[in-house]
Amino acid sequence: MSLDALTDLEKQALAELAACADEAALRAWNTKYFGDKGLMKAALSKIGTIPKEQRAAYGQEANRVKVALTTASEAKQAQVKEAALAASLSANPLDVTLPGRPRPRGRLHPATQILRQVYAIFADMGFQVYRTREVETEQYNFEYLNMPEHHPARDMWDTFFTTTPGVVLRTHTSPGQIHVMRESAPNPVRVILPGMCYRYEAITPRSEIQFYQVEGLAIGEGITMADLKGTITAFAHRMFGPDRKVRIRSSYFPFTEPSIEVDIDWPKDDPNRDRLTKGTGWLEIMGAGMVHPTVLRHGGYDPDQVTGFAFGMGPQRMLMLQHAIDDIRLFWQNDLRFLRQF
Ligand code: FA5
Repeated sequence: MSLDALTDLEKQALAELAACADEAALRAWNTKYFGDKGLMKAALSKIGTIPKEQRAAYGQEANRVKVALTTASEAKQAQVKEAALAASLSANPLDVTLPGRPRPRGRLHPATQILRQVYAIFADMGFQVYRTREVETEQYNFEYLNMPEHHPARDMWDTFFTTTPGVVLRTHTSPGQIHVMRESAPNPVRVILPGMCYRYEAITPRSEIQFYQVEGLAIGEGITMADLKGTITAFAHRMFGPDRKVRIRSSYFPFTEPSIEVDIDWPKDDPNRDRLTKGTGWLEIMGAGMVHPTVLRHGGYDPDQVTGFAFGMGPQRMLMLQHAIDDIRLFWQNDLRFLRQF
């Protein structure tokens, strides 16, 4: 075989390749040139029979032709495939047999879910939702709530101070009481005030530095401690079921008199019960009491005319009690394995 024969072989193969219209034709072309008995293979296997002085030139040319044909056939293959796909798409634009593409669905954060449960229960009892600010003055966060400067009770609510003197991130939703009273006095009030609170304190499985509270406030003529206890008990039974135990203890807050705290019993069969409840079996969910006369006065009411009750509850602790969640830090960690369970 001569160099000319190689050039002819290349020309012929390229012309035939160009004429291939589909994959079957391409396969036949491949067999003809690169199959076991293919023409290109035969040309390559002849290298050994070429006279020595022409062998190098022949070998080089044979390899060049081989590479050229391989490259051309790959390009043609891609082109044919694309044409076949385009033809099938235009003939059959919708493939109903393809499985659908699932869209990841979002959901409400568990903290939002529990807040909505709280709203629904209090809405049934005639409480309106009222929103107040997260950044407060010391006056609202402490003073109007009967905690003047240097009052030792301020230690219970250590907080984050902003760079503006006297402006703090609120430590509880109770300053909202003053805002509502000042807007509503002398009319009766029945509201809940949900929102984020901040405290500079040690983070533990039960306490975060950022957490939700829901404040409650009812003011009117003749409201008594019995109304407070009835409201809280009705709420707890709706939230946790009628069989769950509610414990009311006496306590102290400067802005209520008398003051109480409310505990719910931790699920009995949960192995973490002792750890979460410090061995008592109870977890505190709220502080409450009868609004202190001084606070009523700061709100614009006459304590000789009206009385009122107030409470401040921790909705995240309630979700913990519902599902025996053993660490409040899970709420803000954004671990999908936790969030997806709600
Ligand atoms: C108060 O904050 C009072 N303002 C409650 C109150 C309102 C009393 C109206 C009387 C009248 P206390 O610090 O105990 O009280 O918090 C109330 C509830 O908020 C707690 O029972 C708990 O459920 C929740 N809570 C308090 N601190 C944290 C914290 N660091 N992390 C998560 N939840 C908390």
